[in-house]
Amino acid sequence: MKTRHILLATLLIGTAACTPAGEGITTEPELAVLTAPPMVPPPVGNRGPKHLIVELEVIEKEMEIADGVTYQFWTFGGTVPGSFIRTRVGDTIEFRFKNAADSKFPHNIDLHAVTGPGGGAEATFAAPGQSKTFTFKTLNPGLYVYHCATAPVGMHIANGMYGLILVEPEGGLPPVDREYYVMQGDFYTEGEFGMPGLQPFSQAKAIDEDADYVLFNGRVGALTGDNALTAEVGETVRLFVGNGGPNLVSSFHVIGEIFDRVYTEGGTSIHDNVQTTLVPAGGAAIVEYRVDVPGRLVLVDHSIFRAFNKGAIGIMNVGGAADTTIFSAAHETAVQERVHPGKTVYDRTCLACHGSEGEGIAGIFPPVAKSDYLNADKNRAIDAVLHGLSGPVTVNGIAYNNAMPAQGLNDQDVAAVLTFIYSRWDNNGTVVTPEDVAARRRN
Ligand code: HEC
Ligand SMILES: [Cu+2]
Repeated sequence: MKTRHILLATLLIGTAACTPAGEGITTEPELAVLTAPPMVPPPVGNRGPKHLIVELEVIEKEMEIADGVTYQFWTFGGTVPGSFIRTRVGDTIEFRFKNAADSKFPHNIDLHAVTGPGGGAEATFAAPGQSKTFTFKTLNPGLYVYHCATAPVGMHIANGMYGLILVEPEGGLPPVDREYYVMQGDFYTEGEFGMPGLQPFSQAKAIDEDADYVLFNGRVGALTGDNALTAEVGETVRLFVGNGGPNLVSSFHVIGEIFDRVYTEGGTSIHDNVQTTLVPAGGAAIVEYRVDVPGRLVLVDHSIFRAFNKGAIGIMNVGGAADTTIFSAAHETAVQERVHPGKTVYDRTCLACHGSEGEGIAGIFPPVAKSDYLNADKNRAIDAVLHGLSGPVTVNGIAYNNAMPAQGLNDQDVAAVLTFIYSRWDNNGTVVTPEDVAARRRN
């Protein structure tokens, strides 16, 4: 916060000195700060229009799309989605586009914020090792998608070639406490969801719109576990939400919150009190909410199989004091039973899927209560929590074929939560020690 104020102060002084009332750009060209998701560059605040230089390089690189699964991504700036670009209406953007020398394919960029042919696509078409520059003026405020538009366009987008450019209005967006960058995309691989190893792009599945992965920020778990977003009770949160597609429309929803404001489709008209907002492929939305109670908020595409079976799930952990006038729930088990250290971990981490009594959800989340799978093999249970579990499993005679993400817990917490589960709900009382967990982690 402090640095932001200092920065703002400098900008204000800068503009006061150099920009008379009008829209004329008199400041020196300045290099734009770009950020990797889920972070965004500092707000424009009160500054006048500027000459901004944006440098963006296309990098083709193999990265994990899920634990143990890799994919040959094509990126803007080395991440999926690409670097976040933040501008103000009236800025003149000198866009310096580069295709890395070790690329195998030509690329370009079409920014939906551009008024002009192809959004810059023809002007930036670059073979491996080439650089291209073009200049445009940001005429319309809003949140815009950019993407590669080199043939075959679908394939370039499917490989992760999209990102967001924000054009703030005069005076900037109203200040908030937290801002994050979340962008959905659908992915098509030869192997099914979770199948390990390097997975090639499947053109046939892409044409059928039969996605194996639907992801926030390009990876299963990009926004869960240690990567979860955070906020504190009383803070205001702004999410810049984009959808790169290539095919699917997103029904963006945050479980446990109501959007106080949505800048629908990334434009300037605002809808108040929204539960789920539709983000088109090649479109965006700005959603804002104040967090009032602590706990876990869950970001999903409410086309809900995508969330629980294809990866479109993210977490925002909200810390701070409870307000029982807004939300309170009875903790019946805590009254009757000795409070176990693993119970806290269970309630925080596992309960959302496996249920408050370990009962699971029929057909989707297997029970951990009286589970033959759990009771038969403690190492297998440890592995599930450490590394996640996907593919077909049978629990108490019922087949499940879903995916549990790796839980990102330390050895102590894994031991505590499993010991807790084993001690409850008709399980067999197995004790799991942190040493057991450490041994499995080394495997
Ligand atoms: C996002 C939902 C989700 C969360 C959170 C989650 N699980 Fe799971 N869990 C699943 C799914 C789905 C499966 C079945 C995976 C499959 O079908 O291959 C599973 C399977 C299991 C299994 C093996 C099958 C069984 O029922 O005995 C165990 C044990 C387990 N989870 C424990 C945990 C523990 C402990 C936690 C918390 C630390 C946890 N899970 C958190 C979704 C989740
Ligand atoms: Cu491309």
